[in-house]
Amino acid sequence: MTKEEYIEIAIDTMKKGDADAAAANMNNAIADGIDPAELLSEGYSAGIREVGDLFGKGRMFLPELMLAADAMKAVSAIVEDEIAKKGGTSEKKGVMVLATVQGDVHDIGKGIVASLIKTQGVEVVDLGRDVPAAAIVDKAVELNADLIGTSALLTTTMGEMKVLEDLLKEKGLKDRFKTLVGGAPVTERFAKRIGADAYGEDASQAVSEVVRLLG
Ligand code: B1M
Repeated sequence: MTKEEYIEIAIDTMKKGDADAAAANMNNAIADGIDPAELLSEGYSAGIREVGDLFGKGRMFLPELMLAADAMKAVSAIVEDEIAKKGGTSEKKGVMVLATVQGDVHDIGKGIVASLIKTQGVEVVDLGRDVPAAAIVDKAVELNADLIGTSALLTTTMGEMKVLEDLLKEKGLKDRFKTLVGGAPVTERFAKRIGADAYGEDASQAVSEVVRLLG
């Protein structure tokens, strides 16, 4: 099958919230030599965004959104395994504390970002989701991290990224850690406004920004 056909099926499995079909399509595509990261972004991510739009318009409901999220998780796990298999550099270049901000449970994109950053020799300590800014900062201090990365998917939670920046300034730690922000509602302009050091529109930009920040 062609890449376009795999993409079409990927979008369809997301709309149907069919985790088994989504995973089978990804496995078949990998066996056919298709790049899993490209299929994830052009197919599955596009599909789940369509589901999100339909949900936003009241044409799909929370249970359907949750099924699509489960399907996306199944596919992300396959892609993360593939990325891990390919390895990357074994030289340790730095430590990054990563979390989805307080009040926000969206963590699919963060997981993909974490897997790709790990391939660059960065140790990623993923604190999970719904994590208060203070807990993120405490962990970064404890681990003597180089970077702090935060993800937010809700317009109502992205303000937590500013809470984190303010906390770092208040504690005199702003120069000690470089910060990276991302997630669907976050923009480069927002990142600059709150004083973050970098913004990643997607996982590959997150990787290039991490490499830049670590010099
Ligand atoms: Co939610 N949700 N959701 N949801 N959900 C959105 C975000 C929404 C846009 C859908 C919509 O209404 N159109 C909307 C937000 C509206 C707004 O804020 N303006 C929304 C809503 C309203 C909600 C609830 C409030 C619904 C409700 O309960 N009534 C609720 C909130 C719960 C909470 O967090 N407190 C909710 C719940 C859920 C589920 C649990 C069902 C599920 C999440 C499951 C999970 O993550 N474990 C879910 C899902 C799946 C979505 C959509 C459909 C898809 C998100 C996703 O996984 N995308 C989403 C629609 C959308 O985003 N358009 C939606 C795929 C993923 C690969 O992309 O996460 O963008 P993304 O990550 C990308 C980039 O953004 C970037 O790289 C990633 C890979 O390329 N990136 C970073 C992400 N983090 C980064 C960090 C970086 C750098 C780059 O540096 C550190």
